[in-house]
Amino acid sequence: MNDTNISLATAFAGLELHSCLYNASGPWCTTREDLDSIGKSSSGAILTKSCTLEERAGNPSPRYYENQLGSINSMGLPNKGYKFYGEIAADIQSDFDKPYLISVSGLSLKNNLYMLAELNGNSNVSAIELNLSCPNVPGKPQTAYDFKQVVHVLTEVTKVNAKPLGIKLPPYFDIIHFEEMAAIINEFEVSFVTCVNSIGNGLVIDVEKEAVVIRPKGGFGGIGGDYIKPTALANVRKFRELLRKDIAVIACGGVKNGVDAFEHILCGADAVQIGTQYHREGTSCFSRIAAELQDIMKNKGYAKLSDFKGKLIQY
Ligand code: IRO
Repeated sequence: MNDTNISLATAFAGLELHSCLYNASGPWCTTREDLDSIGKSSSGAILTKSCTLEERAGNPSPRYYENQLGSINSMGLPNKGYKFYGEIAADIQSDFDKPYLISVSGLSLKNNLYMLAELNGNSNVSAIELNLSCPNVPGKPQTAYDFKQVVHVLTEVTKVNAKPLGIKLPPYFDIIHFEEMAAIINEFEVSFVTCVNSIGNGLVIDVEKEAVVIRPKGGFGGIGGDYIKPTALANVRKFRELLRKDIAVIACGGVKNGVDAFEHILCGADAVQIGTQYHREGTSCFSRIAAELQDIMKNKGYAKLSDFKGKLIQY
């Protein structure tokens, strides 16, 4: 049960969340019904599926698969188009007392600039998470692995954007890459980063069938779930260490219970998104994981996140 003496409240990018746990952009956040369900749940915020200029059907199915260890997806950005997510913002804000964030993932910089300019005129959009790390659109590289391009994108984006802006990053695997990326982000008006998107272009195999498990791109897709937790924790930890203190770090990757959320916060996360487990379990994951996290905090004598946030001990 929820323990009201133990607060999971957090704040970042000028937004106040009653709970630090909310949905990752991806699973069950595409339609109005999906977003209403998140609104009615214990989720601390409502985040949309990454959107494009026009509505997209995405890649051919099967395009999502999961086993006990995690998920592989090659959805290919199915979404209802940015206009839809802007148009429902006023209703979402009046129905639910929590921030409404739109994830934007244009197929070109020009498209991103156009969508950002439009969404900036909408006072009911609380913040924007700019996705620079989608691994699944055939022929489109993951922008955030091209540092020169990131500088160009952030230079142009921050000219048109005045809203709280976050960037969804892919996982990095080399210390020099953490340092280079953090140094770039530190130069711009960025309010938060989300670490991490799925590990791009993994491969899961069905041994019985001797076949891949998803159709697009020869079976290659983004990996989520337990498989990626150590990588996600490392990215949260390293970016927290390297980024300006006013830039929040939002964790995403391998969170299926209270322990996982606790670990991310210990690494310095200001909030924690849930992707693969939300896909499996639906919106009940937000209250279940909140109760588990509060239990851990109670046992350790912590009353609020700042009692342990970022306080990971190293030897
Ligand atoms: O295939 C997708 O839609 C997708 C996206 I935009 C992303 O950012 N990450 C992911 O794993 N899948």
